[in-house]
Amino acid sequence: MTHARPLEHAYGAIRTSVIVLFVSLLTSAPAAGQPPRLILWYAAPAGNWEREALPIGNGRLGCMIFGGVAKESIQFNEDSLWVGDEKDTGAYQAFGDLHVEMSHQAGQDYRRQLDIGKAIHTTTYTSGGVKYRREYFASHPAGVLVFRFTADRKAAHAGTVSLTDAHKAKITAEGNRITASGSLAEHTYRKTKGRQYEIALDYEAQVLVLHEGGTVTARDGKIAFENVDSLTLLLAADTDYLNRRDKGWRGEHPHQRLGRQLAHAASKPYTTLRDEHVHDYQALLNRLSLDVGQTPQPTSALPTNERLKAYKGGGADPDLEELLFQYARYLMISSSRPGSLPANLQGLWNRSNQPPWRCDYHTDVNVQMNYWFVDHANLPECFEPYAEWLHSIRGVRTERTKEAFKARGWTMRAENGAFGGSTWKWVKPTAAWCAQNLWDHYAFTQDKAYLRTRAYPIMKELCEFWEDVLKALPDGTLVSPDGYSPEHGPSGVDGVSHDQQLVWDLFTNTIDASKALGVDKDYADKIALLRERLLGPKVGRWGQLQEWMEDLDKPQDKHRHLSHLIAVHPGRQISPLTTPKLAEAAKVSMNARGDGSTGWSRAWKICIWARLHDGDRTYKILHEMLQSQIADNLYDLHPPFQIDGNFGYAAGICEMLAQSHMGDIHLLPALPSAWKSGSVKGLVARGAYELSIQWADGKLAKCRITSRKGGKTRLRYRQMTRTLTLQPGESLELDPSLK
Ligand code: FUC
Repeated sequence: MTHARPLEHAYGAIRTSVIVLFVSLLTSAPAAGQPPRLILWYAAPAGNWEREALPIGNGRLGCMIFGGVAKESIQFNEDSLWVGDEKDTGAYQAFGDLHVEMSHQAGQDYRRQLDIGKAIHTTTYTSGGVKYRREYFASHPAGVLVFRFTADRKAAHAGTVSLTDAHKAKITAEGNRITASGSLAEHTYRKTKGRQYEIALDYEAQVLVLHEGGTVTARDGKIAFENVDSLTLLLAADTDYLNRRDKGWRGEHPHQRLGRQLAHAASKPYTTLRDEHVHDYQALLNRLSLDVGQTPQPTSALPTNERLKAYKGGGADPDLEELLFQYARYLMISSSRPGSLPANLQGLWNRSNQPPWRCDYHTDVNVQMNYWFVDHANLPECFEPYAEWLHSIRGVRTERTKEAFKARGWTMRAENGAFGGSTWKWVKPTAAWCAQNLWDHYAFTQDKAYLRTRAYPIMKELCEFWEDVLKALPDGTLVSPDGYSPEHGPSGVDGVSHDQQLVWDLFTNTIDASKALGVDKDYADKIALLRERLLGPKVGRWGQLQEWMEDLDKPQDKHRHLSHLIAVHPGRQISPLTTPKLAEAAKVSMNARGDGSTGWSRAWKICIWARLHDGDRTYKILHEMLQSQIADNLYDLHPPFQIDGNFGYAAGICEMLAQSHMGDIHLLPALPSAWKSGSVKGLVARGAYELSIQWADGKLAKCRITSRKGGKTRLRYRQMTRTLTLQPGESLELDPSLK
């Protein structure tokens, strides 16, 4: 089975058929083709987890690979291994390590590489005259991690396989299987404020050792192998987590499920397992290709760490810029697939039981940023775990919100765990910010079943919260009370721009959603009246967009959060096209904040400058981001590693190439002069349109637009516009004058 955790999918059947239709549309369209040059490679094993080891994942289960010859370490994770409960965020946990010790030592010609065109990690080297090859992947269809060891000579492998657990699981080796089985209940060290968490998951990992030639024997908790021609290790791991509050968040013990997954995977020839994996992965990856220029040899022939060094030294490498974009898509496909939990602060990779910021679902920008690009970059099914998780925590959040605010509806604090527990600061509009992602997923896919069963019910609940908490000033203006501009402060002030903009956004999207579904017209009218009374964006004394109701902004302030610019991105309240004066004020604020900062903050700056239509500025920040904070394994370092920077970078590039948040489809709104000629195929615009855009000498050369659902839209390029009506599946090719 693809994923063991039973999920409640009211709209599952409809969604599946939509996705099948997408895939068939795409495969029959001019092939986006596999993007070339999608390889990260290195001439030495990794030493450092967050900077050098390489990630693979199937959405739910993943690992970090070091690639040592005599001692291979594979640190693995499963995304539901959480401590915590409904009262406390808790923390995402490390799972364990798979160790493979070989009797031969490192030799010559060492190379480890991650081919993100196929999602396969390989290590090759020669030792004692024998050529060795290791091939690893994380299969979504099989639900297991696969590690294959081969050589060009028979009987060339001898050594041991063992498993260690990051908690206190009981580890046994029997026959050709190692099992680590444990319970988080034993982990009293995770007591918070003197109390034990109320939820304690059971978990298990199993490794099956398959071999051709030689012998395999279980001994002392390990599996020893001798004179083996080739070895295939299959690793399955899971917990009893279930995304159902009414079942106490726990389902079946994973033991039987893992056994079935391994038996099923083991029954297939290795090449079949591999082909099924590549096919499954490429069905998502190959929907979009990007070309922003050609890197000259010899730069393109360098190992990735050397290339990065050359880039930091000022060398041009457009292929590396593309690679980082596709890497974000790779990481998303690897950490967020139907049946998994959403991508957390590190996707799903984590080696610590006390990780930075609990490796949680952080809602004062981070989890939202993770999902900004998925639909735009043609990965709609990767969004599903986020919607399902929000759906699963509604009951918990409603109770906590009622206790804290005596209000209907719900919201969250800034730090959130798998079971709806939420800690640190109450930032009232955080949930509205997540609801913006929910709406956008509909805007891109036009999936009405999803809107009806997942997004709209939450959006309406959140509107009710704001109906209850908004405060009227003496002149009737409505403000969010007792707010805080994340993470800037000060606490306890009314009418913070971040709050006002997110409430405006929630109301606007909910009104549009009610129209799309043809429901709740009276309620939408009521919300529209409230929206009219909201305190709107203000321009301050030095021409800046005010962060607070009072003009408190300081021109020398370089704070990383850009909370008062949500109206520009990811919101749609301010745009150079509709509110040019406010857009100018946003530029003043952005210039004052400067271009540097932490990982995710730079990525957000790319998105905002793209929405302000300044291509060269976006490129400057993108370039500096690659020069300053991208590690050798291409993880973005906050520091430490935080995946929002990787995902936000991809969101920025999407915004540079096409925007659709203002009701039309704007082609190349922020094309930098550094990307003189190029193309993007398979970008998606709101309204469910797919775009292929080619440009040359900094100008649009041609564009093909395909409508997935049919409808009327307007294309925009520079000063030109053209209105189109297309049937479902219909494509149209346009020249530079949109004819
Ligand atoms: C927010 C940010 C920090 C960090 C953390 C996980 O609190 O302000 O920079 O990204 O989330």
